Amino acid sequence: MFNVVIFGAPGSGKGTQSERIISEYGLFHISTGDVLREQIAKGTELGKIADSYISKGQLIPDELMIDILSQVLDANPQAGKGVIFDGFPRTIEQAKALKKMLALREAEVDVVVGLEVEEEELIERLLKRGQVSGRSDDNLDTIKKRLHVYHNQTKPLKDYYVKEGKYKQIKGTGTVENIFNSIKETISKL
Ligand code: B4P
Repeated sequence: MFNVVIFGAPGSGKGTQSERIISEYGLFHISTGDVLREQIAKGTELGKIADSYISKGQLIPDELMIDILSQVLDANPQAGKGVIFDGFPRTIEQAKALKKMLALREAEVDVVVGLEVEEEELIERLLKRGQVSGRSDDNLDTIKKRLHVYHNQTKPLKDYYVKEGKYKQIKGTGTVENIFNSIKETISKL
């Protein structure tokens, strides 16, 4: 089981690069953002709860998010070959839970691909996406809140994975192709 965590601020290209990584390495894709948006679109109870956090730029509470992730892993046996975790973990608590879930499968996070992009560009990308995405969180006010949450709750995870020797920094600006080539080069050296 080869497991990749793709890590970065909102708009850093996690979803975009995940698509390339999946087609290259045949990993199973788990995007927690996509899972939550699917529930919102279906109008489920979980979707209603998720929407109340996402539209404010806040994170879904750890306990709920960890439970959802664990259910997705259990429901998809094909994840046993390896997963790209896109948008999870976003807190130290989630990272610890992921470690336990993978240990039960005699596996671990093999690499954390950290996409690094300057704040100005992140805002520009998300505002551009907001013109077509219809997402309740792609507006300037909420984008600023999401970046604040990222700095306070998610960025500390970088140090957590640096200490574990798993964090690989990737320059997240330039063409999608060039960024993907840097990721491939990093993975090939593991
Ligand atoms: P996500 O869906 O993960 O949203 P995101 O951070 O905006 O990343 P995304 O993958 O969509 O965007 P990308 O950078 O690829 O999460 C949404 C919300 O769900 C969170 O705010 C939170 O509320 C909740 N949530 C999700 N997971 C959670 C968790 N684990 N715990 C708690 N809450 C959770 O792309 C952005 C844009 O940049 C795109 O338009 C793309 O085309 C463009 N782009 C990408 N690469 C580019 C490049 N090289 N050059 C120019 N533009 C580029």
